[in-house]
Amino acid sequence: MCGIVAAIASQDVLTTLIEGLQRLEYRGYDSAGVALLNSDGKLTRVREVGKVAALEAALALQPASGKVGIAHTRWATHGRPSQSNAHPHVSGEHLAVVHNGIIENHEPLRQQLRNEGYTFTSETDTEVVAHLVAREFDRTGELTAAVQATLSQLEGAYALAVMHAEQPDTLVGARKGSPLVVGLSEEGYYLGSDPLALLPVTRQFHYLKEGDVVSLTPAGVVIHDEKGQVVTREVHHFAHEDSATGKAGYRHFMLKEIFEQPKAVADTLSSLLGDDRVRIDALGPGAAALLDSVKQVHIVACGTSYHAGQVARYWLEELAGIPCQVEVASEYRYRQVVVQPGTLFLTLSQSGETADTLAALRFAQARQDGQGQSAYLGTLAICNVPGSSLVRESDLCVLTKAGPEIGVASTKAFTTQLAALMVVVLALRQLGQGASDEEARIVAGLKALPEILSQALHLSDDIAELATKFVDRHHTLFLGRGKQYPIAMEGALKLKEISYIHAEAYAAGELKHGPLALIDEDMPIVAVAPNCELIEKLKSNLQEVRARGGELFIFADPEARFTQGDGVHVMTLPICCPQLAPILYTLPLQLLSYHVAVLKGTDVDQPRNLAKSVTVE
Ligand code: HGA
Repeated sequence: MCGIVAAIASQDVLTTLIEGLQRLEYRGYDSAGVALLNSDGKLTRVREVGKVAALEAALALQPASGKVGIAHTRWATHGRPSQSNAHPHVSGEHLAVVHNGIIENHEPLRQQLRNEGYTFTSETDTEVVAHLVAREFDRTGELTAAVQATLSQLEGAYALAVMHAEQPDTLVGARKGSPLVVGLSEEGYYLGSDPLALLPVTRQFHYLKEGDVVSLTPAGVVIHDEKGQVVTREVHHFAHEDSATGKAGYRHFMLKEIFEQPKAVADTLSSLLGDDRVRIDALGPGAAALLDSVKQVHIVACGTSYHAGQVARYWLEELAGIPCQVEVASEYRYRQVVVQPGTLFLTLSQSGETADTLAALRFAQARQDGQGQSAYLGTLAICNVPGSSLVRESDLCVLTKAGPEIGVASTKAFTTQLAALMVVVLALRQLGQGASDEEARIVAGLKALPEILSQALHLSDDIAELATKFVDRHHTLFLGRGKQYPIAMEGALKLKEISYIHAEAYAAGELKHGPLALIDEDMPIVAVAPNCELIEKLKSNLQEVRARGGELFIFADPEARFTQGDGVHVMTLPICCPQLAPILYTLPLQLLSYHVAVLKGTDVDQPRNLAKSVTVE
């Protein structure tokens, strides 16, 4: 999604801005731009369609400098990717703004501003913000006040960075519904939509809260809350090694992140497991009291995280005897889901800023029962970013320790979410049924899991070989049963995302109710097939496919007893604790998509049209 970087410093800030944009490139974008205020109070703006490298080339021809500046990578929502739609947007020659989010009432505002004589040069919703702030500045003569007066007229979501040539010692930021952090250093103050953007200049951050407006001047940082009160926000130290944001010798971030999974899962579990049971106290103060009353769970998430939620549903039913409903956030937030007493609302998001998931959380928190009390028992987030909105706004949080995930297609965030979800499920089981041998067996399985994941990664070269059979295909079916069905869904999503091959997942028992009609020799079928209570049923389903000429690619363990043969390729995985097989079987499917994408020559880390950290609805 869009990236914002802004700076006010004692030195020229262009290098900081460009480096910040480069560090946000992983999020996916279509154009980039920068605006700087020089010492004469002159505003210079340069924008280009395409990568930050194109912006740098343009800057070589049209130099810009200054100690105050704002910069942006745009992922278009309103208006096609073009130079005139790229940010920063300006009003007159003095005001410039960058924006992440969507201004929902931009049309009436645009009309009103047009009637007042303002001219629009872009199709974006953002340009209304530029003209509104300029208008308010003319009225108030002060930038922070002008931004505050503007915000009260906006509906929708935004992170903003604004500067004005007539007040060149001030940079103003604001956030509502889209993330924005403030970076602090001896040399200056910074705004960024992600701390990663600012690591070359600082590791000290304020995470702004919803509705905050921040003024950065050489004298310091002043934050106002939604009501206009001056507030202090905690300073967070960004702890990850900066090397966590490099490729460490791998060809792509995605491959590096696939190979980081054994460590990421081990790190996530390290504080959550006791000798032979999960540590409920490690889920945070109040966790035992809240989880003890849970009778039902609603899980809400988007994309890959939604698939993690789907696996958790099987686990909750099977291991904790707790009913569970899983829904994508963009649907949930517009439904009147019936909430039974004792329902826990559980969200999953890598970034903790996913706009739909956050909106769903807020919607759930506002739901009331017949007595005017909260309809939900409480909220729990599983998230990879400490201090993110989802973490701050939920009652309980389990942090995954995947480290920064740069590849747009999520890998290690997913498997660490699954590990964290299993801990939550076992905690609910322990509270409901007491400690059990079953729990001890799964805890032992979790402890053994990183080593087993490492073994599975040794299949990478074999899977690369297999990938040659997919590269010219236009469609692929993924099949699984039981808790492997969501893994088949995740496998299909990964293939779509990075190789652009159309892929669908089916619960294998559904085949004969329709999709079997698609099967012919051009349709590869991927089956997720560890030995389990449904393996014989799955084998029958696969026979039905083979009988119709479909070529099978089966991921299985030795106990599932598949035999390689004509049109049947078997990839053998290590045996693991059966309940944890969904985590293990994710890895070969990630590798398959990765190798197919590499063979096809697609942009693996930044697939077309997609973005990381989906901060717009
Ligand atoms: N609505 C703005 C910004 C889009 C955005 O935040 N994308 O992540 C535009 O279309 O320019």
